[in-house]
Amino acid sequence: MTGIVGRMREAFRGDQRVDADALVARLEAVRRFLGAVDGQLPDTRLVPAHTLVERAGTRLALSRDHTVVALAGATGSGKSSLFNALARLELSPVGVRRPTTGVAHACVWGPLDGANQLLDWIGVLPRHRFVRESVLDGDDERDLHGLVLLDLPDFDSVQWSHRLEVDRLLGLVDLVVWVVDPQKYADRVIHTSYLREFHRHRDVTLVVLNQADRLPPAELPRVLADLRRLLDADGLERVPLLATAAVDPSGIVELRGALERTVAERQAALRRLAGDVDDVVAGLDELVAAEASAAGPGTETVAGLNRALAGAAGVPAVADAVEAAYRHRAAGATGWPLVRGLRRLRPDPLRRLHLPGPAADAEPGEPAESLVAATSVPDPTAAQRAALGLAVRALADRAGAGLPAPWAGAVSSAARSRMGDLPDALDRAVAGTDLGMDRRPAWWRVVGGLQWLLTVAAVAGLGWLALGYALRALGLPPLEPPRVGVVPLPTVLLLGGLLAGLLVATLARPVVRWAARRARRRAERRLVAAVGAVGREYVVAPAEDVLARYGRARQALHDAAG
Ligand SMILES: Nc1nc2c(ncn2[C@@H]2O[C@H](COP(=O)(O)OP(=O)(O)OP(=O)(O)O)[C@@H](O)[C@H]2O)c(=O)[nH]1
Ligand SMILES: [Mg+2]
Repeated sequence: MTGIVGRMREAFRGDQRVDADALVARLEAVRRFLGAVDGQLPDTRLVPAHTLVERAGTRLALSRDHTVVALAGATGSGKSSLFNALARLELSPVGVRRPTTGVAHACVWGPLDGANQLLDWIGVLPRHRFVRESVLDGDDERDLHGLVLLDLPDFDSVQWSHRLEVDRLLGLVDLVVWVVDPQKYADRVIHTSYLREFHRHRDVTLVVLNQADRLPPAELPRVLADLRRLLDADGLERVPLLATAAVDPSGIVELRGALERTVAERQAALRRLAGDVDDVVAGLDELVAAEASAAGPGTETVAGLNRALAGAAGVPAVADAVEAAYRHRAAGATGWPLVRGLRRLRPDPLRRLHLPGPAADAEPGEPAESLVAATSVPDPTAAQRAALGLAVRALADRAGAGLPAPWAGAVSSAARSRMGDLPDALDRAVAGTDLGMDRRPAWWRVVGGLQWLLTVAAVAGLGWLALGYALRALGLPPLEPPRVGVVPLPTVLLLGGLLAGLLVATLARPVVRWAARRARRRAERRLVAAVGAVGREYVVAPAEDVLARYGRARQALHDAAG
């Protein structure tokens, strides 16, 4: 057997005492389990655990000095007769008309304080409560002090209300004495519907074969052995099996002794609850059977998701625009000044996407969500949307793989829960990413300055030459400009300025292209990181949250198993 139950100490505690603190810790673990799985698992699966937590809390708060024992069995088995015989009073009517007992009767040994609250909770009407405390008894009944004995209706009743009442009461009492008789001890109902169901409560279970006086003495051992065999098959090995005869005071001595021991031990309530915890843990075991570490989104699916997110967010388009904008702006800053103006007439590729980088008034570190998304990044194509859907689904399926079905489903729906918010979140993330395009590199200014210098030189040379021609045209004495070698300086300035300007522009071009590619890669890195963060927040984190809950639930159930 795998899972927690497989490792769980089997329920039979025998004479072992149940420590109240340990029991409370186990119940606390069940409560933690319920907290961890809240909203993740179908409520119907959790009903027993909720019931247990509530019932156990109440039972432990009520009298621990009392032990509530129920006599349960088929109609006519002699429950009321045993009840009366133990009480030595005719408290619960015994009849020939079946069924006789319709509602539970209670008899309390010792003072009623505490027992009354217990009986209020159990739901025994005050008029069906009796007290076995009589001065006439002297100390005869002292050994049973603390016993609250219940005579239940028949569980195989033709009256449906009886069955409901029995089922309700069986969930509340501390110990059950199953009363069977020689005719019906092998009936299927008692074994399949009741005894077998109680196998985790075998240390708070007693079986009596009543009406033993009706069997020929030689038959009794055979019937008892047969019943023992059936009980073993029900998983009730080692459960005490006694023969009783309600009609004969000596026929209940053994049962009385067993009850006296139970009352003295004051363990039945704790053992019953411990059995309940075992039951609940066993019922939930399959819900936390797998190792939590076996599941998780996995790096590959996360990478796939990031690729799809980048596609849907238009990262390639923005990266293209960054590269083009870098070239555009660099050419504007470093190009030949005389044609720079023309360039400025062309729109900036980044501004065309309404992507100036982070808003000027955004504080550094302020979350991207605070920015109003207003980009004109092209909407994802149908193919990109489909790819994103597939990637999210792949991650959703992968993250919960190997977990028990309800958890796999919970992980998967958590991963997909915010899919509708993704487009806006991606847009905001792209809009909020610093694309690294705000600062003008220093080298642009150096080259730009040089270009201006060369242009000024060329213009000065041109002016100088023009002045020379003008003077000559007016017949005034010509200027005698200095010469560089044989070439006059104004000519050197003009031509040199023009040629050097062109040369600088030509040399700058490959550098600009290289730097533009670098700017693109940087922007791409930042965008991918921003988009990845969206994926983490909107897809991976919700799935991991459920996985963490699974881990907590698993640990809690493990602790509850004791
Ligand atoms: N001989 C003999 N008769 C018994 C014994 N116990 C009960 N009876 C008789 O069996 C019949 C049914 O007994 P009850 O005590 O009313 O049985 P019950 O289990 O309370 O039945 P319901 O209340 O209908 O569920 C009565 O006639 C009893 O006198 C017994 O130990 N020996
Ligand atoms: Mg009865």
